[in-house]
Amino acid sequence: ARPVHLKDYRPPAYLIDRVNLDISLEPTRTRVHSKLAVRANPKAVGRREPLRLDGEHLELASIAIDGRPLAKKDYKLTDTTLTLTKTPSGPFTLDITTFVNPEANKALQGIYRSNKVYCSQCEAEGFRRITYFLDRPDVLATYTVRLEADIAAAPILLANGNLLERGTLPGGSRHYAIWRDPHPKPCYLFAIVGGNLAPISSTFRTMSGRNVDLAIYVEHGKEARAAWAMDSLKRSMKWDEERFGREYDLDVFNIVAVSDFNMGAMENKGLNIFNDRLILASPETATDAIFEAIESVVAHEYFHNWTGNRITCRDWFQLCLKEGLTVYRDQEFSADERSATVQRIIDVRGLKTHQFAEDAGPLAHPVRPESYIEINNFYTATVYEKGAELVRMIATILGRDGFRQGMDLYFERHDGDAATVDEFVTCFEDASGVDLSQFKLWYSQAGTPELIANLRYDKDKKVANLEVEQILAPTPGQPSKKPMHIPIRLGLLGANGHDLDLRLDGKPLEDGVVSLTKRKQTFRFSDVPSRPVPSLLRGFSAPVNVTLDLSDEDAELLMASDSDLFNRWQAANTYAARTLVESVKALTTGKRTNQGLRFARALGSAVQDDKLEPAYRAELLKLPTQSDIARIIGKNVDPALVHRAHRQLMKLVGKTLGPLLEDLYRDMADRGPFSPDAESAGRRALRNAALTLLAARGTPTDVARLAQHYGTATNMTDRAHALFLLAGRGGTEAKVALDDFYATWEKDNVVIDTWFAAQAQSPLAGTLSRVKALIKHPLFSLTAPNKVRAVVGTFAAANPVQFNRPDGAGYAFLTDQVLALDKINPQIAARMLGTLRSWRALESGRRAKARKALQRIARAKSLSPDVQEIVLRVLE
Ligand code: BAL
Ligand code: ZN
Repeated sequence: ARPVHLKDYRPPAYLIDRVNLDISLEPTRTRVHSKLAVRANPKAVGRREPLRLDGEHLELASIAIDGRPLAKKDYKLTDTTLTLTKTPSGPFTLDITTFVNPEANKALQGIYRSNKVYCSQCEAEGFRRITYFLDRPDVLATYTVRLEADIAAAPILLANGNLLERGTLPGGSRHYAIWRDPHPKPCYLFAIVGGNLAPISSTFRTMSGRNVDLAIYVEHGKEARAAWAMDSLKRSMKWDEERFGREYDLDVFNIVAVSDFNMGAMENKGLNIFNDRLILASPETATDAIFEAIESVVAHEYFHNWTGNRITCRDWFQLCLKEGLTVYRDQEFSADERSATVQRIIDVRGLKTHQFAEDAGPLAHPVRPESYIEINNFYTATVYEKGAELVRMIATILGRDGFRQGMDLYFERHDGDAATVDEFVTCFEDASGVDLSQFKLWYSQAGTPELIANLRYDKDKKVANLEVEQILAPTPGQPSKKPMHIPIRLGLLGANGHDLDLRLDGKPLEDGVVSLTKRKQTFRFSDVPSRPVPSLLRGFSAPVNVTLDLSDEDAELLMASDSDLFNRWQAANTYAARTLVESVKALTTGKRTNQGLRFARALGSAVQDDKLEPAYRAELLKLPTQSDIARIIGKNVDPALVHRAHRQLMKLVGKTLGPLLEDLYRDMADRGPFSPDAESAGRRALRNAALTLLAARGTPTDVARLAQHYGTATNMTDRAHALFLLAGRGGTEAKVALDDFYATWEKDNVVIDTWFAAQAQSPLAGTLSRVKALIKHPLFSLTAPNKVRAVVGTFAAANPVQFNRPDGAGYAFLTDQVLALDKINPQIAARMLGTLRSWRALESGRRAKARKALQRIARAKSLSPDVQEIVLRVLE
């Protein structure tokens, strides 16, 4: 496969205005008849090209132009294209009949069957597995879709848009439904579903007074578990009206939950298809984290209706235009529905763990990539999460009102367009008059900028000079970079921990935001009565790393009293990371350090403040992960030492704060019936964070408490939390809990993944053998992405110590799985392989073993483009 380059973009030579599809669903031989209204693209006049359609894994049965069948000599067929050598000069109708095999489709792109349900996944390039088409996002058409199937197998038939007609066919065993979507859309937003599913229904009255019928389709018997998703959907619809003035635009909105899905969910117009783990939830089956994820993903997919569907992307290089923006929107929604500070902490934690790690390794790429071999490999933390940060920075630079004006202009100017990132940014410039040309470098330059900050205080002049330098390290293909426009929200704390008034160059700095635009810049604050402690990057105003040499006392002041609660957490997190890095060094050199005790005491003071909400205090108690510490250390990492240092600090915090943690554990017990709301979830989170640290202390009472926590849990949040901790400890208590969990949930395809994951994540020495046994378990299947993610993904991405075994057996296991998966589902295979991206940062022994594993994959015959691209980039 050859790379595609952004610089080579050309408008399509042909357009397709209308699509009529007639799909007759059969398990192994589904017939797709497509009638396309085609014309030459006026924007590409003079380019007299043959019409070249994309198509893969299709059996072509017939083609006709304007009703006249084509002979073999009139077209050229390859594995991936159908080229029509002669087409009429004016508009014409193209009829194509193809056959596909849904049952055999394990790549889960195009039309496939999951648990006997026919469904489809077209983003990014799955439509070409349904019929021959111009499978690119800048070809927008209206769709009318007739679906036909056996009534018994598929009583429910759904497609995009509104239902026009349905009926039974002569003979009575088959039926049909006709759906029409009046909104022009690219084919990646096409979807169908056919199956025996049960709906839960509701309605939503839009701001202009239209009633929309809402339905969520799930497996029979699971209807009650879709109630939270429905509630989330209605809140999302309301929020988008209130916050962005966006109203829904069809008469129906359907969601379908399926078991086998490569992604979390998909925003097909009017017919969202979801991975069932992101729809189904009840207190007994889903953790608070899942309730939260359902709320945010339902919102995300719904918000795509405007940012993605009404305004789509010109080409796949613009993916962040819809994804970064829609993540930003769903994060803002969650912030409004829950605690904004806690939401920001969760989002930043995720950003650092996933995106900063990506940016620091061989898979680093710009938010708007410039080339790809397989676009599926670019649904990344960089495009999504860093993409969201860029939108947030625009909002920070322009302010809330300026940002809203820019968004309004974007919707007004580009509704119905396949747009670009440049056009998006131009809307903000035009609406505000602010020049964002330097800011746009964020879209093209990869890597996480490093800010080196230094504060000098002149007590005679009462001036504080904040010097900030931006370091932009090379990333693949980008050896040198231009300085970026980085918004830094900041405060200066006086000795009592209160904010000082900010006067920048003599003028009040109302919003507390300064713009770093040069490589090195000094910000001069006047009238500063005493040496201040800087609180930088409040609210995480830019996706950067900051190095600021703070004394322990200064870090403790920020942890105790920063008025910006995000930064109070950030100070605690940075202090913890610094302590852990020091402990790893101490373990390497054999020296002792007392830093841990000092950190634990400071943490205790911060957490003690019961004016802070429980969810926030829970975040304070969570230490940085082992992967975070490995990323910060950056080179010659020994994951076993990181694990040891981490365990020691957890234990020390558990011991030092024991009585406080015991009080929290007691006080935060659920008071009434389960509720998934943020406040109740926060109490459970704090109680479980206390339990975790007490379990790390590990006295017999602590272990008994943990086992009891599992045994007496009345909801999945507590039960799963205890299960992971017990599986991490091993012993009889772990076996009892795992056996009990299995016996309770073996018939539940979603919940049982927790049982798989808890074992795959255990840092105990026998885990790899256990994982090897798990992939032979009857409930495991390589064709089910959720199972692969629960076992292989958890082991490789969330178990640093056992995956990175010094003997390399973890890497060898992953290699075997990637090679086996590549024959089944290349997209998932490539994802799994991505877990090896940080191999160069390992110490030399493990590095050599990881290289060998990667080379074995690189040498394998007939790799998919997906895996080939990742292995080449990772090895480069
Ligand atoms: N568009 C793919 C799934 C999502 O980001 O919503
Ligand atoms: Zn999305």
